[in-house]
Amino acid sequence: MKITLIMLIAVTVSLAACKPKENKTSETDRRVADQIKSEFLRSWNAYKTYAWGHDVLLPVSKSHMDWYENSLGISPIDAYSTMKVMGLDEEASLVQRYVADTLDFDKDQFVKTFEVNIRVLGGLVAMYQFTEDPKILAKAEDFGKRLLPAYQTGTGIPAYWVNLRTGAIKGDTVNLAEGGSSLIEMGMLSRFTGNSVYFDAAKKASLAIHSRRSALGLVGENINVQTGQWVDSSSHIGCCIDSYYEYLLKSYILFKNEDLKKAWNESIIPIQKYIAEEVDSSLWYGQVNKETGELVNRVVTLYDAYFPAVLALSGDLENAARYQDSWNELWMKYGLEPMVYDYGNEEILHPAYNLNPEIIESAYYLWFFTGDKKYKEMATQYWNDILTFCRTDVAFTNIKDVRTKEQKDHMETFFLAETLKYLYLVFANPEGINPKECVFSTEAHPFWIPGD
Ligand code: DMJ
Repeated sequence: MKITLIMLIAVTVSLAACKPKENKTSETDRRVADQIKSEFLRSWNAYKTYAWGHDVLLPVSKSHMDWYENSLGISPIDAYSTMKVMGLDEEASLVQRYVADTLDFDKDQFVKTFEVNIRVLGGLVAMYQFTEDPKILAKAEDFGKRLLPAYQTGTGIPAYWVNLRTGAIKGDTVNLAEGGSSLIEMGMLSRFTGNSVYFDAAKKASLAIHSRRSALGLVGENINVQTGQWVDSSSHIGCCIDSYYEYLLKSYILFKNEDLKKAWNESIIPIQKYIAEEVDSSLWYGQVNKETGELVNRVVTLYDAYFPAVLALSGDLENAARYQDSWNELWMKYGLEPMVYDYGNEEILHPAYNLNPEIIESAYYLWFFTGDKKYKEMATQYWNDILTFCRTDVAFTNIKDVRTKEQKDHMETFFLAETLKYLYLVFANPEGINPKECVFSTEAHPFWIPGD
């Protein structure tokens, strides 16, 4: 086994120092934080009542669904770190026992490599960080080993599907978010197990993408994992590329890795040069051709609202603030955000809102880094709108159309993992859990940054 920096860091990180403590906050903030926590608990109780043992709660029909033939327990695993952040220790222990004693990942089924990496592996590794329970680390390692065959491709970029039992893979075309967003989960697994194989596979995948950037320094959206050929040439920072960029920055911070730092620096310069644009004095990031830098369209998705958080974390507070203002204006126009929007024609292209966290995540980062109360006001607005339009008698649900606010019947696992966590963090401000001391994965699982 190769001794790497990861192993050295593993012995120096004190997990015991990673327990969140509550800060003093104002009475109003405390009240909002308590309300968010009790709404989390209400939704979690609905999951336990109507969906226990399954992946997802259907909060209107009060039933459940699984992502694949057999459940992977995705909602509880994804929700775990939010329970710890909120101090819901009894509920967290219940999930810990469920994972340790009940879950078995030896299933002859294909799973989406990206989705289970960010939710299941990320959730399990975070659970180990909080518990130091060797049974949980064994589960995380077992799951990580089952994902590793996905990386056995011509480029090292993981295949779209992997079979959890046989290791068979399929799906040669992936978008960059799917191909390049596993550094945090795989890297933390390496840190905790002392086995660098996971980090090395994830790093190879991200750098395989980066090395195929155009002469302008831009990447496309979809790539063939066997040949390394681009499937398209549309370049942007949004949905389907998003967490590839997010992980270059966050992983260089979390693992203090110079190669990833270089890749981030070489990426952000062309993004600002070719993709950023002013429209009616608002800052937007549209889609351009990766070879020429020419504008392709002005279509964005609500996922793109993660970018102010990334800019703020990188130290670019000015562009972070300006881009957040653009998203906030869109939210204020509809009371929630539409899934796909053309900012050039000011037209909704897909009207759903699925309880997504990104705009809230960015409000949180900006609130944390600037202390400007306007970001707390934004978060208050978002929370009140979610309460008004997405709340059901037992939990919260997706919205079919932000114009009519018609409800669907699905509570995403990231609502418990991310949306409620970031909202809570704005108002509760727990000590030790913030972007200076932790790196939050793209699913908002917090991982402590080791000291120097
Ligand atoms: C989450 O599952 C993750 O944040 C992912 O990276 C993309 N966005 C969804 C929530 O909107």
